[in-house]
Parts: sequence; structure tokens; C-alpha cells
Amino acid sequence: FETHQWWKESVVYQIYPASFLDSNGDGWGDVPGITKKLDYLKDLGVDVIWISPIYKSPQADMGYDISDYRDIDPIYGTLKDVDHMIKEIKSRGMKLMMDLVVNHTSDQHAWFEESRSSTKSSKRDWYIWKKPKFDKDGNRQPPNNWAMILGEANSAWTWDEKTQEYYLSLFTAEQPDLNWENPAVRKEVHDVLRFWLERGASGFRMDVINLISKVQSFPDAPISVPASKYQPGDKYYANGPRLHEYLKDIRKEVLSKYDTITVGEMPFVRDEDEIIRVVGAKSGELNMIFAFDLVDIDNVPGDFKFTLHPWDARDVNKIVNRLQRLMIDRDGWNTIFCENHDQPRSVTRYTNDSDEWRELGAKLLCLMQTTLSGTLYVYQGEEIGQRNVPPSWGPEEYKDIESINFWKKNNELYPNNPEKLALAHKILQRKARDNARTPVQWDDSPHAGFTSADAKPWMRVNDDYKTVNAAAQLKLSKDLSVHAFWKRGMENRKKHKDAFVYGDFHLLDEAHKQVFAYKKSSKSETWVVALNFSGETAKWDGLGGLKIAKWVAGNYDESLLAEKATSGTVELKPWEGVLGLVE
Ligand code: TEU
Repeated sequence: FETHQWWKESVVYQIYPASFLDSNGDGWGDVPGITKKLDYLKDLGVDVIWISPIYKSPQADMGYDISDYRDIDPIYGTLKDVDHMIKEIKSRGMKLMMDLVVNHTSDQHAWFEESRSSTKSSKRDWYIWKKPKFDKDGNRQPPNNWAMILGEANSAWTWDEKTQEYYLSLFTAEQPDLNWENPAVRKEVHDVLRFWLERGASGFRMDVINLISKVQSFPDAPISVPASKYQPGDKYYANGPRLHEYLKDIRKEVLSKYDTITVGEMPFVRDEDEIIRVVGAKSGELNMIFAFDLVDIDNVPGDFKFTLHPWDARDVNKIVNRLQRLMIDRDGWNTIFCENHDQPRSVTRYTNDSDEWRELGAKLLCLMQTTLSGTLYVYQGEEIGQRNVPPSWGPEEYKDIESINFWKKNNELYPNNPEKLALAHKILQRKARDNARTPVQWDDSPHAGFTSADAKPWMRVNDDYKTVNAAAQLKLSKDLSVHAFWKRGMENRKKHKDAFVYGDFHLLDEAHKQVFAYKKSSKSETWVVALNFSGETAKWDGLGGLKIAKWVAGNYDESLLAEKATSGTVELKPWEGVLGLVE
């Protein structure tokens, strides 16, 4: 595949603006707060900054419900603040990626207000309106059985009293889906992209971009969760019939005229041909996608996300191998990420976040992510190993609409069942999006330096900030902290990009229950990465005939690496990860 494309080699850092840094003491992070930390990001090794939505929004879904695509929400600042930030980003040789949320708008967007005003409105068909159905008892029912994504027990259709019709709202009632069948909608979206590219953005992360084309007969979904009245409908709205036409249009009309980076968020899709149609070098609709395989590892397959499912290193082997091969054998491109604002913290999810293991776990995941092919995405706080909220926090601390809906539903279903409610609370602590949304822990001052001491942060700061914070890690000497480990990992990735970013990939011992290990190679060098994804010592003999010239990095005390076996059976301590150069 094509090497030396800047967007393949870049490290992208995701900012969740509400929780990054508050510059004016109102308890919400803001754009000037981001500008203040650009030197920190540059020093870490970041090339591109992706900022989750900062546009005008009622914040029903934290900005993923946009009411004006061409303005900034006052909680985040002004367009002037953004222009200044862009200037400062560029002067440091970095780039900005905006979040493009165009599957739906806010219900308070002027387009929707017009659309819902009457069935005769000129914008009626900018959204998806349908007449009700009636069951045999004459009760009104939504047009089909699709479930809402962020309120999984509810219908994806919202009833509108005034015009006596339902509108499609896949995420929440406050996020009506746009009707992409309408060419006027597509034209508006193209204009929004141009607006931000002209202002200085270098590209977009495209929110649920594979949901924009729906099967127009809107059929009932097959029953996959028998206990639920409404069912996951992704079969009919993910990678729908006209998706590729719409994406090709965006490329032709807008993207082809600029030098951009584009990443499509594509939940639900497993079909490799479908993925290649989007990211294959020839079709080039988008540069890359976020595939969900690795972050879905602990969901019960086919079920909703608030479930718990065991996994081991064999699952990691299978998932990563498949996605690496898709790039290498089929000329596609992909992303490497373990975290974002929709996922729990990776150190908690994939390793052990107790005080004893947290640092090792965070470094293990860093070693994996900095040595695989794909554009690397790091989420704010991941570089210092921030973890999930403590189990002691009650459900009232969770602010995300998805968590609130889940907790409410459980209380309706099991009001007098403490066991069920305890399980629901446990699932929230493991899986809620809130886990990644607590403020960034900058130092050990009140509120972790996220906001002024007398302010009330919009979301509570994790109790562990006195020990887990950026300032404490920056004070440590090189290679000790999680932060320093990330910084060095990114440097090493860039220095040896022919192997790590562009090189070939081979699993070493795919059937090992504890160890995920692989070979990454360029024409001139071969590296071995062995990662123990378990809390027990592992014996690993996947080297085969390979001989390690030197183990060069690891998450334990690196002075001990000289004693590690360089051929035959290698012993890995709990959560140990090592990187070696082959002779
Ligand atoms: O997420 C879409 C999505 O399908 C999932 O990531 C989903 O949020 C998750 O499985 C629920 O737990 C995007 C945004 O990243 C998310 O924050 C928004 O809520 C959503 O779209 C709607 O815009």
C-alpha cells in the first residue's frame, strides 16, 4: 500500500472539550483552555488534534446534538477563540480535525423546528417522518420495531403531537435523523464541510457516518433480544444502500479540493468488503474508519452494550490480526485506538487498574498501540493512565444520557430487587461512557487543576487525582511515568515507521490464552512485541526460530531486560509487555 502519507503517520489526540481544561472558572472546559495546552500536546508528540463537538448545542448528548453547525456553543467560547486556537495549532506545526455530526441534528436546529411545524413545511422531508401504525386493539405504534441506541428499551421513533406523525431519532428523541435521500440536505452538509475547511480545519472525524443511508422500506428488525419490545435495527440502517454514493459525493464535491484527513466512525459493520469499499486505496471514500471490534470485546455478541462478557488474549489476537491484515493484504487503512469519549478507560477495561498494576497496564496498552499499523489515536488522559470512576460513586454521579436512561429503566423494571440494581450499578461502573468523561487530571490542586478551586466542575473529578495526574508524571525522570512511556513510544514509532506504521504483521502463537504477540517488519528490521494480557506469569514459546538481538523496551524495570531469554521459551510477568529487535 501507499506509504509516506502524512495522515497515516500522524498521531491524533482526541479532546473532549467539556473535560479538558476550564479557562474561565465556569466548571466547563473551553476553547481557550485547549489553546493553553498546545505546548503540552506538541511535546507529547501529537500531530493532529481532534476536538469533539464544540458547536452550538442544547447539550442533550454533550454536543452530538448540534443546533448550529456554523457557530460555537457559548460554554466553549466564540468563533474568535476558535480562529485564535487554529492559528496557534498551525504555528506549532499541528493540524485540527473537527467532529462532523450529520446523521442527525438537534431537535432545536432551525431546520428541524421548521420541519416539525407542519406536514406541509418546505423542510418536512429534511427529516424522516412516518405515519403511526395501529395494533389490533387500536393502540398507536411506531412505524417499525427499531430500538433507540442511547435508550435501548425505547423505540427509535418519537411521536410528534402537533403533526400526528413519528420522526426517526436513532440516538435520542433530541437527535432527529436527517433525511439524506433529499439532495438539499446533502448540499447543506457539503457547505458545512467547506465552511470549516476554509476556516482552517484539516479534516473531520465523521460521527456514525455509516448510518446516513437507511433502507427506505423501513422494515422490522429481526428479533435478537427476545426480552425487549424493540430490537437493534442496524441491519437496515448501517451501511445502507446509498452510503457509498453519498461518501463519493463528499469526496468529489469537497474533500478532493483540499489536503485532508478523514475518519469515519462506523459501528456495527463487520463485513470486510464493506470496509474496503470505504477505506480501500482505490475507492478512497474516507482515509480510515473506527471499527468497533476491540471495544466490543466485552459485550455479549448480538446483545445491547450494557452487558458483561469474558474474553482473553485469543480474542485480542483474532481481532487485531483481522484488522491488520485488512490493511496489508487489501490495501486499506485503519485506526489504532483503545479509548474515546464513548468507552470506559482502557487501563480498567483491558488490564487491572488497581494501584499495584495500573501503571504497568497503561504501559502495556501503549506498547501495543504504538507498534501496530494504522493511524494512532490517543484519548485525553489515556497518556497518563486515567482510570474508570471508583465503584463507590453512586449512580447520581453519572451524567451521560445513555447511563441515565439505563439506570432509570432498571429502576422501573426492578424497583424492589437490590441484586438487579447492584448489577446495573456494576455494569455502569464497568461500561458507562462517563468513565472517560471525568475531567483531565492536570495536577494535585483542587479539582485536579481542571478548573478554579471555587468552581463546580460539570462532572466530578476522579478521587485518585492526587496520585494520578500529569504534573506528577512530568516531574519523574524519563521512562518511569506512563506519560514518558507514551512519549517515547510515539517517538520510536515515528523513528521506525517503516516497520511499525507501514510494516508487515504476523501473529506469533495465536492460540495463547494469556499472550498477544506479533512480529512487525520492514525491509531492514524485524521487531517482536509480546504482551501478557493476564495477571499471572506466562510462559510463551512463540518465537519459533527467531532470535532476539536485544529486548529494547518493556513496561517493567528495563535494566532487567538483559536477563530475559532471547530465544525458546520467554517468561512474562503479570501484565508484562516487551519489545525486541530480531537478530
Ligand atoms: O457514537 C455512536 C455509536 O454508535 C456509539 O459509539 C455509541 O455512542 C455507544 O455505543 C453508546 O454507548 C457517536 C458519538 O461518538 C456519541 O458520543 C454520540 O452519542 C452518538 O454518535 C450520537 O451522535
